[in-house]
Amino acid sequence: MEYGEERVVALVDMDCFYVQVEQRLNPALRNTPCVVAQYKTWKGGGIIAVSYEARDHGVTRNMWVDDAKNLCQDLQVARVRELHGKADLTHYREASVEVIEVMSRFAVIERASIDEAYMDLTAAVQQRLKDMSVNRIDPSLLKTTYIQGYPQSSSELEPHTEDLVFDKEEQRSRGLHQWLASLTPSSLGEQSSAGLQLTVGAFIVEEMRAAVEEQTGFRCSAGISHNKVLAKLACGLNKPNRQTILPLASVTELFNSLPIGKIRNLGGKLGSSITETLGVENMGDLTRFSQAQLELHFGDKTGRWLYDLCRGIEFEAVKPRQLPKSIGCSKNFPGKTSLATKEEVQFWLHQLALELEERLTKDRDVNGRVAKSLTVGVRQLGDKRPSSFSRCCALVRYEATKISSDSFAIIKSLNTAGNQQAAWTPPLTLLHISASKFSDAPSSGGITGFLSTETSLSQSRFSTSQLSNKSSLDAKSVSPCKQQHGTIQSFFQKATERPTIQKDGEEEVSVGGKASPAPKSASESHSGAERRSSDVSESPRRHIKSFFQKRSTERSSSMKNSLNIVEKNNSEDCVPVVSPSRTQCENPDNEQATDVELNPNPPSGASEDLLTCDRCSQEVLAWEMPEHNDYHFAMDLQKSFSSSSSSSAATTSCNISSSSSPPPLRGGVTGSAQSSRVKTKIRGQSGPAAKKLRSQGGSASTLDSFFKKN
Ligand code: DCP
Repeated sequence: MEYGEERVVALVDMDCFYVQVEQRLNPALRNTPCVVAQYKTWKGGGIIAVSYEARDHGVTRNMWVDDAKNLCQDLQVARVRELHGKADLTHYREASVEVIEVMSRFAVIERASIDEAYMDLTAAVQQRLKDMSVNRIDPSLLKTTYIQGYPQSSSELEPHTEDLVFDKEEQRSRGLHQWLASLTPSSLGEQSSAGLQLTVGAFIVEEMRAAVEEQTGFRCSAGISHNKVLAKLACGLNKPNRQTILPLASVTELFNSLPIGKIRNLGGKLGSSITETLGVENMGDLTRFSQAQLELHFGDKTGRWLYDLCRGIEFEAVKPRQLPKSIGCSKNFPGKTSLATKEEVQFWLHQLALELEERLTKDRDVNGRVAKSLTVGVRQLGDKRPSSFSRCCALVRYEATKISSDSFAIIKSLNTAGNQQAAWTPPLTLLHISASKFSDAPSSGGITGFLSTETSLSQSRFSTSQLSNKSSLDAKSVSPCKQQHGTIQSFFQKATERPTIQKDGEEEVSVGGKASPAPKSASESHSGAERRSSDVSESPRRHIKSFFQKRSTERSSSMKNSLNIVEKNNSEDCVPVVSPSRTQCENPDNEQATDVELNPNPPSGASEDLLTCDRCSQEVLAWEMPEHNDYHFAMDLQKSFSSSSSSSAATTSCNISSSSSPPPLRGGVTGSAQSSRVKTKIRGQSGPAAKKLRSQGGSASTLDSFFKKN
């Protein structure tokens, strides 16, 4: 066995996952060109998942539904549901759990995202090989398996077939036969060849995929190779509903034309830095550099890793993990929708807390565990980082009121306006809260015991005002605000309907002490007043003003009800959840809230459930994806306005640019042409959606037409 060929590692990835979930819910959508769209605002909403039938018509993720319909008249559209004023991913999350459950019967798996999982099949393969009397595998057991690099087309191997044109399935079958014929048979006791091991691994994955389809109705694709990087790469080579073996011997040819950014972990800053530093584009180009050279440029560890990686060798372990390490939710408030008062911050913290409470409760019931740590993150207006600050404290109990009041307490010192003011400065463009640090729920007296202890403990601490506010904090009672989903819509809405700042009756939280100034970035110079001074007065705004004014009043009064008194709690179990940790962990009761460090990682940056954004290559937690997509859709909208409208549009348009923080995430490289999604690339990379839209008549995207449509 050669160095780097010791293991059999697979990645299984669901095909157009959200679409399949919607198709199962509504079978009429099956076998149709179909998309899942987020919100119904501008141009029918933004597309986030596309069936393969729709892809055949040129429909891609990130298009507007209306534009996609121009490409495909029969396009069916399913919509992401909404709850608490934001996207509700419950169906997808639950479907993901079903799939993971089936996969786990076959191997120890590492859930890598909402729809993909790695597995180390080495032990299972050894066992199968022992059980097999003859180490030959019948091609009929590998009905959906491709072998990358096969059929080899040398005239020696295929003396009479150069001129024949094969369709894809014939090619697959020929490649598979050729591969199977090339495998070294091994007898018992003799170590099997790497090729044979991959083949047995592929056989196991065929069984697993069939079981997933039979038991959930969902189809998936897979890659089988010797490590996670190659397995991931292989998985994207022959989607949908197919799997691919990537032997080490086929890596050289593949890497010779594979852009560095397409490799797992190289889609972000490191990939760009390699390209810039060494002046190379493709993975294969790296083999020209010695280990010493790579170490010189990128440090010993990374240099050594790259030296192996460009030869297809990698050793990152598959870490057993089926459950997400964190559960959270977030919401963007771009541009003029940014949160500029304490009331708004509290209101939205509570909306997020309602969702968190619901999901944590379900998780506790299903998985028998409880989270002990609560993390709150924010991004401030003008900040170009994914998250300006995050802080954590003990998660005392699963109750939205408590979660939101503690959340407020630990971030309130970021407000430089001061405790006596109604304002929140600098305004916030992102709020996220998440729970982590899970441990088993107590078994005897179990969860009930846990809860009743907490309840009785807290009852004595619970202030009357908080209790009396509880009912008014119910999601139903805040319906005027609930309707604000659809960021672009609310974005425009907000431009016209800033709620009145309450000068009197402002909350005075009982803990938290003095607000300490948060570090300011240069780009943060837009004060709330400045932003508002750019108010628009052109006709489109006037048209809708009276409509929104009513809402504004409703919203304002509903938000008044959301004021909380922060209660005290203990935070002895307070631990950072981001590793390396730069999150400040604190007691909401902390009188001296010190400045928090900057956090370059995704909030609660556990590595599970990360999706890679096709637009900016950054990795985003699945539960943050709707917000992240929204950011891009808003930027597209802004671009289409600025490209289609003259200066008059500039005055009427909402000033997104004042908040043009890049999308939330890790990795740092932005630029819509970049994508680390290997499979996307291999299927044929599409250019930035915004560009496409403009060329397809996006110039009609004026504010006037926006208001007409909505
Ligand atoms: N997703 C999202 N926004 C994104 C990317 C993905 O909401 N920018 C969601 C919708 C997808 C799911 O995550 O269905 C899984 O993402 P994938 O990138 O794996 O893409 P699909 O499963 O949709 O398609 P494919 O068959 O290409 O994997």
